[in-house]
Amino acid sequence: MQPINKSSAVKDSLVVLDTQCPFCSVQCKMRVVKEPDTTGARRFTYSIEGLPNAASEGRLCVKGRNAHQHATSRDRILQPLMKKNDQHVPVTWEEALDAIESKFQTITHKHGADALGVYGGGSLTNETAYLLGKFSRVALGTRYVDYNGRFCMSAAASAGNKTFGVDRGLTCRLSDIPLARCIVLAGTNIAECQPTLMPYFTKAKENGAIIIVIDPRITATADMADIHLQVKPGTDAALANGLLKVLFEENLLDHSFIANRTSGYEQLKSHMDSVLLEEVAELTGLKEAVIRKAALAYGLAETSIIFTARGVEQQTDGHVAVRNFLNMVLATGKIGKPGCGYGAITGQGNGQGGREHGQKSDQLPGYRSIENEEDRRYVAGVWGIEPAELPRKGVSAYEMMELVHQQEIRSLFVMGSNPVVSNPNANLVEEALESLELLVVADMFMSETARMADIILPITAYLENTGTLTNLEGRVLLRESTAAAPGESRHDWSILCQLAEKLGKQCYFKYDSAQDIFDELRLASRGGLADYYGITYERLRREGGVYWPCPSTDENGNQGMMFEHEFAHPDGKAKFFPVNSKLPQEIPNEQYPLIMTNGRVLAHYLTGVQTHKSPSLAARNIENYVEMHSATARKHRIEDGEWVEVTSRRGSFSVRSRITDKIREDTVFVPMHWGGLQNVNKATSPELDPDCKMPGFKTSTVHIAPLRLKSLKLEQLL
Ligand SMILES: Nc1nc2c(c(=O)[nH]1)N[C@H]1C(S)=C(S)[C@@H](COP(=O)(O)OP(=O)(O)OC[C@H]3O[C@@H](n4cnc5c(=O)[nH]c(N)nc54)[C@H](O)[C@@H]3O)O[C@H]1N2
Ligand SMILES: Nc1nc2c(c(=O)[nH]1)N[C@H]1C(S)=C(S)[C@@H](COP(=O)(O)OP(=O)(O)OC[C@H]3O[C@@H](n4cnc5c(=O)[nH]c(N)nc54)[C@H](O)[C@@H]3O)O[C@H]1N2
Ligand code: SF4
Ligand SMILES: [Mo]
Repeated sequence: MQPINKSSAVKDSLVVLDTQCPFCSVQCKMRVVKEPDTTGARRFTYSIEGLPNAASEGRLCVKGRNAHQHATSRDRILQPLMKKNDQHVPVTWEEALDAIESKFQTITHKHGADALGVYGGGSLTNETAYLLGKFSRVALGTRYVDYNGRFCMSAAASAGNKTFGVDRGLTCRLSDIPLARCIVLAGTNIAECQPTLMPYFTKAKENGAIIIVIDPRITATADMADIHLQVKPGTDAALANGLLKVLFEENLLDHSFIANRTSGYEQLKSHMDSVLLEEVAELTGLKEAVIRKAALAYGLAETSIIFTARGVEQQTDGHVAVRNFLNMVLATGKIGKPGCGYGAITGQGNGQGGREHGQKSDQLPGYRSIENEEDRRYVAGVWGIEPAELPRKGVSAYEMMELVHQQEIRSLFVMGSNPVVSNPNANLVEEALESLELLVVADMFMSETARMADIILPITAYLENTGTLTNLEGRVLLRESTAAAPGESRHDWSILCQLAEKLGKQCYFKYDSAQDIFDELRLASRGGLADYYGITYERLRREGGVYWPCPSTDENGNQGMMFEHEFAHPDGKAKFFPVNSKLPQEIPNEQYPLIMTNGRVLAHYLTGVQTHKSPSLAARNIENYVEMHSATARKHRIEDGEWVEVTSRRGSFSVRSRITDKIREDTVFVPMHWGGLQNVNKATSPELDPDCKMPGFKTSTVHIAPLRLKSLKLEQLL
């Protein structure tokens, strides 16, 4: 590829923007070339190509190729908007920020600072995520800050912390994948969700690896499986018990690894005595033979890697389900060496960095704990405040919505999320947000949540905003701004600084650039588990990306392999944890006979706010649907492509049916990319994993009825 200087006009009319995809956790680097359109059909044409980078090796998927379409969309919000007489009208920044400040002061005065809630996101840069945590605690003085990553990475993070002593998505390098002789993909649809990683897996297959996919559906990922465990939703913890049982029975264990590198083996061993394979088969809806075959494939392979994602994790027992897969990794000693390890496939662009630097309710930067006195002293020192001034821990994202509903929280400041669509039990969330005295949303589009806001603050998009993001490998990458901020839009971080100034806290928020904030983040994370101290903008420019932990600037941050010699617990050992096999909280009955799960499609991203604005992506799926087996459709008298109403104990939504034989007969699947009447979360359960507070998104029971029958009944009534 020709080296072209970023943003340089090569021809007079041609602009080259070197950037990074705003969507998933691979964070593919790309070049956007903008030229005036000679056909006269539009003002500019854009051509996109992948740029070499260690993760995607220059590949891009369809979302990355079309991301510029939303960034350059005419629908971008370009001025602050304020609701007056139920209408959003443009106002100046001064008016918007003054109004927010004055309402914050009134609410704090009347109800205390904890009546102010802050809600962040995993798309925000490290700099903004860090600053949002600091803004909440130092400028507002509230304990209530959390973010959408609670719905994304909390179960895997909790499992990693408990088992290994640290949570960094991949414990191995992507380049280890082709070296593995067996790969387990549990509840992860890489082919649609991280498509540019697929060649790592096809290479592994070419090298002779056996691929095991655990998914209730025959996904594009399952198409490459040698063994597909088409599990009943919500039973992965039980399935892992079955796999472990076989590993124990066949003595496919690494006893020297167990003795030297782990603790808690005896408890797991005695727990295994109580596990019966036939019970596991019954719970999971699988045959004993296929469970046995998968366990043997994993155990006998010299090198193996297990990956999990939201299919396993978005359950009310998500974190223990992951821990049970980690029991398999530890019992076989398949970690810390080439071709081995575990990976939680991180979701959002900065889903990794976003969970490390303090936008989580119980956390301070560097993965420090807000309840640990030494951590509080250290971070308070960096921030120039007294440790006692730091609030204590708050509550998780959905619990914050419950507090809003109970009017404990009176104002919500949302930056980088569309919670009214992405929270479980969306009807309650909508009702909650309606009751707020002040809802502020910082976004580039009129999302469903922004529509409800009293004040909307226009922000810059990925092309315009400099900052670092940490990809699914734990590699920190610098994305530099290549285009000017359109209209009056501002960077997230500068909005936080301006608001802090209005609140009289400017002395704590003196930054001229994202780099200034990063340099403070480096200090604040120093000595923590996620130590970024040794990472500088200059290094990131020079080296292309640096893995954390990186405690010093001369540290070779390009290793990526974790736990070669020790784990991160004080005794250096990883911890086994016996997990009970149980059924999900909701099981099908006569009234709600089907299990509903949900997830993603290739062309859309999360609640779809950005991808629906891209004509090329929107055209691929213009509306939502429910996928069901043909036998299920027959039973419920549903035809392909007709409108149906899906109802759970929480609520209903309406979508078209899509009939396929690539799903279990007892299960239906609905994508999560649409709001309003098509929002799957109107029916999902708000039950949370008691430990990490991950909602049980992936398993609720529903009934489905064709809308045509419903209207017939209505007519009969009339
Ligand atoms: N195209 C696209 N890519 C994305 C995103 C996007 O919105 N669109 N979002 C990004 C983000 S934030 C995330 S978190 C990741 C998510 O990435 P994934 O977790 O891979 O995506 P999902 O589709 O939510 O779920 C994965 C699979 O889990 C299966 N599944 C459902 N229930 C169960 C179960 O009980 N057990 C098992 N074993 N499997 C189950 C589903 O059928 C689905 O195929 O993707 C990232 N990449
Ligand atoms: N049923 C069901 N529900 C789910 C899931 C599921 O699998 N099933 N998955 C969950 C998961 S894993 C996730 S990650 C969540 C995500 O769900 P959300 O948090 O709602 O994420 P997005 O839809 O990406 O919304 C992000 C919003 O922020 C805006 N935005 C983008 N970039 C920036 C930025 O840099 N700054 C600011 N200020 N705004 C920005 C976008 O325009 C968009 O309006 O959904 C969760 N909800
Ligand atoms: S969506 Fe993910 S895989 Fe696709 S181009 Fe963007 S970062 Fe790469
Ligand atoms: Mo996510």
